[in-house]
Amino acid sequence: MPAIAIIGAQWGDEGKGKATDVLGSRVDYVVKFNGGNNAGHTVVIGDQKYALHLLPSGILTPGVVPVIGNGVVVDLAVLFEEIEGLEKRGVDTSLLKLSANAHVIASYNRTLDKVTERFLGSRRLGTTGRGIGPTYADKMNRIGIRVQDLFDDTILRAKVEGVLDLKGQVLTKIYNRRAPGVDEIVEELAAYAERVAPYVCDSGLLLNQALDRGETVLLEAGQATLLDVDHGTYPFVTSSSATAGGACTGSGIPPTRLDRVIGIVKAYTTRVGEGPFPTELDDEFGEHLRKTGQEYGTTTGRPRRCGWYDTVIARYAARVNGVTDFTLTKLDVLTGLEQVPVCVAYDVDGVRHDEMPVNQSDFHHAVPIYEYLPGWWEDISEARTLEDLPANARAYVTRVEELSGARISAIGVGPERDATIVVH
Ligand code: 2SA
Ligand code: GDP
Ligand code: MG
Repeated sequence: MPAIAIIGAQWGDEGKGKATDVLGSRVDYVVKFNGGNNAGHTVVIGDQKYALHLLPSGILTPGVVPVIGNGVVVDLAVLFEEIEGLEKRGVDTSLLKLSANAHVIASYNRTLDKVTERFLGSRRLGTTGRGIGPTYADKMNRIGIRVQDLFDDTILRAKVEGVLDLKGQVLTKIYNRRAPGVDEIVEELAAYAERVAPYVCDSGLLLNQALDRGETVLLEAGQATLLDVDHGTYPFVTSSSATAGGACTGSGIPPTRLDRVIGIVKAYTTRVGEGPFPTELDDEFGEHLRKTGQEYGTTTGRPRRCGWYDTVIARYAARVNGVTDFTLTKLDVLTGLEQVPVCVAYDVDGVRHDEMPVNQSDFHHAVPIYEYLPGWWEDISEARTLEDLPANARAYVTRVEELSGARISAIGVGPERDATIVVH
């Protein structure tokens, strides 16, 4: 399987980091193709826990080439902090490659992200405050600064002048903030040129040549389908393409070379930040899922909103991404419930919706229609085959698979690398 995409099928934090790491030993390249240090992917190896933000999770597998693709927005300070942090823990980061076309996050965009959220007040999106949205806005507005610009002083200065002409005014006149000077920003960015140079490459060329040689490339999404700027619950989304299409545009690998799309779904649902969430629980069950599943933001530490599994969302994600296989994660977290509700459709003003409603406002007040499946009490964290699971847990997996639009080929029963049931 030469090119495989791993995508989040809900609102993120489904366990993409672990899934990427598990496949790591069988692939040659792991590519991050969207987002930036808003992402938080957790990988547990033995007694070591790693929280990765900007670096692809494949960096933890010796010999794998980690690639930051053109679709990523890069905070250079965070990049080097992360590299240094991993090196200190004995992880070799020397194989890292960074696309010359990736955009960089400058300090004025971090400021703008935070002040915009404050300005929006109750209409805020609940961003991570890392400057992600404003940096993608610059990219689309064609005033962004790319990694390759760091190596040409004249171009860098001209671009910084251009962007500050506009953003300086926004900062001072709209937000009443100090606008940074051109020299200050040029210095801030150029300071990284020498350090970043050894990593910079044409990542599209690199990856296509690897595929030509028959090597395997794994594309690891940040965020998820319902946070995708086109297919998510807009405007409560991130600003990048987190779906399988984004894996192509964000890496330079054409759609015809993508062989497999693995959708990661959690056995329940979580969301961080604002926005609609039909199966959200504001009761003791929500609290139970948060506590048992340790549902707190990997990047910001924010408590995640929790709710039951939603098959309308899973079917939508299967369709949007062309999911070939699902990995169902955190099944162990559902242990100990009398009944496990699964959302099969929505009721919107008395009308049943089996698919995502066309209008966002319908989705905002969609009432889940549940099917109630019997729970189980046995500890399943040591299960390694389907047969090791209690009958009710197996029945839960079977029913979820029937309703989700693609086969379930792996099941997570714990955070550790080996706590996985491989079905296919
Ligand atoms: P942004 O900062 O512009 O991307 O925020 C826009 C929305 O996207 C959501 N978002 C996320 N949702 C889940 N997980 C994310 N990564 C971290 C994690 C989040 C954290 O792994 O836990 O630590 O808080 C992530 N990144 C962005 C965000 O909540 C907004 O709703
Ligand atoms: P990502 O953003 O999709 O990579 O997910 P996060 O790392 O933000 O959140 C997933 C969390 O669940 C992490 O703390 C993982 O270590 C943990 N995790 C992943 N798979 C499983 C699983 O099957 N069971 C349990 N209990 N935890 C898991
Ligand atoms: Mg995460």
